[in-house]
Amino acid sequence: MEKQARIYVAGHTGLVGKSLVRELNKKGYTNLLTRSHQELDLTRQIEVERFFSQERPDYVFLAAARVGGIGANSSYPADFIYENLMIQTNTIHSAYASGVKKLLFFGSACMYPKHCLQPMNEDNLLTGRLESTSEPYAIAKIAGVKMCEAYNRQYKTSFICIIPSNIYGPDDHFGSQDSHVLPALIDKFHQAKINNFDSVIVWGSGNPRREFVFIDDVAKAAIFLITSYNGSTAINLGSGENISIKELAMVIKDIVGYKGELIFDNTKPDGAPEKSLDATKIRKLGWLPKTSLEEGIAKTYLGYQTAVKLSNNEAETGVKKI
Ligand code: GFB
Repeated sequence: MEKQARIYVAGHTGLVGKSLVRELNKKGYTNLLTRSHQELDLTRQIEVERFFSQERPDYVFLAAARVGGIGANSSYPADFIYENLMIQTNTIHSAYASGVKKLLFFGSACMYPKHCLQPMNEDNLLTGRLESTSEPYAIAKIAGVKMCEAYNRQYKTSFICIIPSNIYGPDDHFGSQDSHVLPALIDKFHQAKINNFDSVIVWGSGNPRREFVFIDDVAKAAIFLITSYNGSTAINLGSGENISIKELAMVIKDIVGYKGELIFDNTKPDGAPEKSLDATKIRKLGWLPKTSLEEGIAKTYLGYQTAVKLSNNEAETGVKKI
C-alpha cells in the first residue's frame, strides 16, 4: 500500500475505525478519506455510489457496522440485519464499480456455528446452526464475507475478510444494556465502587468462554493484512487468550478495585457457550498480538475514566467538547 494512496476508512468514529486512523497516521499514510454519518449515510445506495465515483479511493477498510453486545443484538435484530447488509452491500459493490485496489471487510466470530469445535478455524464457517441472539447480525456478516469471495471470483477484485474475536478498547461503548460484556462490566464495577454497592450483577451463568483482542492489535493486524494477504478466504484474528465470563469479571473487579460480591443473573442469556479462534493461519503470516488481557483492560479502564471525567465536566459547565 503506497504511502500516498487514498485510503477510505469507513466507520472512522467507531472503536475499530478510530484505531485504524491512528495506526495509519503513525505509519505515514496521510491521505485518509473519512466521512461522518451526517456527511455520508452508508445505508443509502445513491450516496455511496456518488462518494466512490467522486473520491475514487484506492483502498478501503470497511469498519462501519451496527454493533453491540448480546442485549443490543436481542433487542434490535431488524436493525442489525438491515443496517449491516445495506452498509456492506453498498460499500463492497461501489468499491468494485469504482476500481478500488483492495478492500478489507470485518467479519465476526459470531459467524461460526453455536456449537463448534474449539478453537474454531476458517473451514468451520457454514457448518452448523448459529447462536440465536446474534443470528441476524451473523447472517449479515456472513453475507459480507461471501460477497467479497464472489466478487473476487467473478470480477477478480482483491477483497479480503478478517474474523476478529471479541474486540475491546478505550474508545468502546461503555455502560448500557447495549454494550459488550467487557465495557459493560468496567462500568458496573466502577459505579459499584464509587457508590459503595454491595454487589454487581453479571448476566448469565458466568460459564461462557470468550476470547478478547485489544483494538490496537486489531488495527495493526488489519493494516498488516491489507498490505500482505491476498487469500480469497476469510482469516481469523484471535489473541489466543480464552477466558470464562466469571474469570473475566474477577479480573475486571481487581483492576477497578471493587471489593463487593458478584451475583449471576440466570434470567439473562449466555449466548454461545464458547468462541475461541484458531489463529494458526494469521500467525503463520507473521502476526502476533502484543497486548495481554490485563494490560488491555487497564488501558480500557483509563479510557473509561477519561470519558466519565469529560462527561462530568460537560454536565457541570454545560459545554460539550467535540
Ligand atoms: O459481550 P457480549 O454481550 O456478547 O456477552 P457475545 C458475552 C457474555 O457475557 C454473555 C455475559 O454470556 C453475556 O451474558 N455478560 C455478563 C454480559 N454480564 C454482562 C453484561 O453486563 N453485559 C453484557 N453485554 N454481557 C456478541 C454478539 O455476543 O458479541 C454480537 O451478540 C457480536 O453479535 C459480539 O458478535 C462480538 O460475545 O455473547
